[in-house]
Amino acid sequence: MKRALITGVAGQDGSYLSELLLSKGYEVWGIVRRNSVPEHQSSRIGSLGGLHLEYGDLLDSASLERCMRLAAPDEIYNLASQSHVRISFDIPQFTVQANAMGLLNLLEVYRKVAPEARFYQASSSEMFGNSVDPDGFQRETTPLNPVSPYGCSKVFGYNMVRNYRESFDLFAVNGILFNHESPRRGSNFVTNKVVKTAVQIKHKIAKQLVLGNLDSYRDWGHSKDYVRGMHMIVNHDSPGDFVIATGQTHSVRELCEYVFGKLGMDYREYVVQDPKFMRPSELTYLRGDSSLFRETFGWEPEYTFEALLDEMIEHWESVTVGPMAGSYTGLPR
Ligand code: GDR
Repeated sequence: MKRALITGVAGQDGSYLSELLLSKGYEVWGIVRRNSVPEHQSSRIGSLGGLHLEYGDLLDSASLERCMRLAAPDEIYNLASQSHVRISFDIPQFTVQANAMGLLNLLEVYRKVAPEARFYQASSSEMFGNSVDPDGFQRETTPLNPVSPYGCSKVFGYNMVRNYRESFDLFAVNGILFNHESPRRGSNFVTNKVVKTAVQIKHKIAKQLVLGNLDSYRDWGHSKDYVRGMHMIVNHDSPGDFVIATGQTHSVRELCEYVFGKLGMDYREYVVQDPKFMRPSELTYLRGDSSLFRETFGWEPEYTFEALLDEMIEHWESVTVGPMAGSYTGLPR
């Protein structure tokens, strides 16, 4: 039986990855941070049979070493981070501590305690910033030119993983993932914010949707498709770094148009803009070329942009007015 250790297990990707690995017969260990209201972080994963949860923190090396020894992992997935780009401008030092130094703390413990294991780092398309290749795509060779504290911290992590792979002959890899969403996405990311509020407007619980920049473009996929990809990269015969993306791009405006349209409304009547949700510098356009990844592994996403949003709409309908109304996931956050 293979053993896996996941940081950030309580997040969207951590929960889907745990489910995937458990279904493949893995023994899965997850690290969670102490939270004053534990229900807020364990609602998704608390009921997953066979998942071992341990308290730890990327900024507490002693806790990482304890978890590493307990889990004795074959595979380590570092999914923990301060992952919100705009908030990274409000808490830049914490963001860099967690995403850069935290990753380095984990790499050191990995190198010393479990060097035979394979290590996955959640790298991000935010690292590209506003670099775009002449054909309109970002890929593994596109220059990294981050435009946020979050992006800068992720570039550090990406480079450290490559450096440790080369210096210490470790199987340490980066997945450079473009935006990926699901009903489990935090509701302060734009897809879930739009879907949740549009459903509330339809049911007269909310009156308007307040957003920042409507004209940035993102390449949005489904988290379930992308965690399958993480597992593939880790189980390849040799270590490498791969872009995972759909290759399609849509603006925030198009996202609103689709979601409100699906609910029988015109977004222009409800969406207003507030500088509060703008970023001091914005990444305006993302479209990933994942040919290398697709050709190496034969991966194809199962979800289209529309199928992803339809699933999210169905989720928010059920927690807003359906049988799950008022359950934890339906509460405002
Ligand atoms: P992003 O995702 O920053 O790309 O990072 P997010 O959903 O936050 O923003 C996407 C785009 O929507 C615009 N936008 C808004 N965004 C938010 N959150 N709230 C708003 O009100 C709003 N209005 C407009 C943003 O300006 C942006 O252009 C995500 C995160 O998951 C990262 O951790 C991950 O690494 C990258 O995706 C890939």
